[in-house]
Amino acid sequence: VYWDDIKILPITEVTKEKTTKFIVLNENKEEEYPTRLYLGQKTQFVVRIENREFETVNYTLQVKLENEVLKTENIRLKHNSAWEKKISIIPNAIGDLLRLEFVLYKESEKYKQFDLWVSCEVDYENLEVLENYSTTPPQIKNGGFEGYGYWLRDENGNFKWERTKEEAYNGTYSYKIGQSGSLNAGDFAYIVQKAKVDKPGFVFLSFAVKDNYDGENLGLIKRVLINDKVVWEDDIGGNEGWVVQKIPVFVEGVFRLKLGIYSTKYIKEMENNVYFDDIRLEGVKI
Ligand SMILES: [Ca+2]
Ligand SMILES: [Ca+2]
Ligand SMILES: [Ca+2]
Repeated sequence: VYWDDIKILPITEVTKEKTTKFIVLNENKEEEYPTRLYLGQKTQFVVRIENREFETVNYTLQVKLENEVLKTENIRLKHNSAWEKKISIIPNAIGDLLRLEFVLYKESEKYKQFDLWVSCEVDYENLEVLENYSTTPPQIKNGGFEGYGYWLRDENGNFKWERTKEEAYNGTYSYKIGQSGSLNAGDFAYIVQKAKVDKPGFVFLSFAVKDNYDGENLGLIKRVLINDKVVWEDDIGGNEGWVVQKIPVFVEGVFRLKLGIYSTKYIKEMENNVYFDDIRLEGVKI
């Protein structure tokens, strides 16, 4: 028997399946993925591409966050060869449910895709990154209360309001919000101003606040909100004097700034007053 006469095709030739293996792993090469990312901070993944297409292929790998391309790699691979690389991305969006896509193109055609849902937030321990995502701050009008107008009121409960000379951090006047009767849980009194940025980004919100109560915590809270999200609060309890706060806030389009007081429980009639002054938005410079 001459084996030479018998033609045996290699198995791969018979079941010739053209394919590309596209694998996305975390930086330790595990199939476990980060779900929480931080704005401006590098996150790494390992991407592996194996060409089993029986021909040389030009691939393009794109990593996108919310449809914006963060990274592009062009890879030319021969049949039966593999490419593996650590890919670093720097998230540039903020949100709870963002789509992070790894898209593989084969000769410019979309071919394979791997998606992750991630949250991306601000790491307030690492403020240098804010500078890269800053925006031009709009002007807060009459933020020092030396003039009149521009502020609206939003209230529920027994409060009194007044532009006053009793206290001032800057200039002659501040704005007073005081109790004018007993309060119930959930009562609030805020001054409100709308502002607008052309481009989403960070600005510093700066304000001075004082109250006339120095006893134990009372459940009456000084609060500052942006779009109804609390960005700063403190119980009027304690002898704080004028407190000047400078807080990084992320703003987008038209936003609403609120400063005032909020009652977390029943509070009997007392002469509690809170004063705000020198309310400003500033550019981010670290
Ligand atoms: Ca003032
Ligand atoms: Ca106090
Ligand atoms: Ca306090």
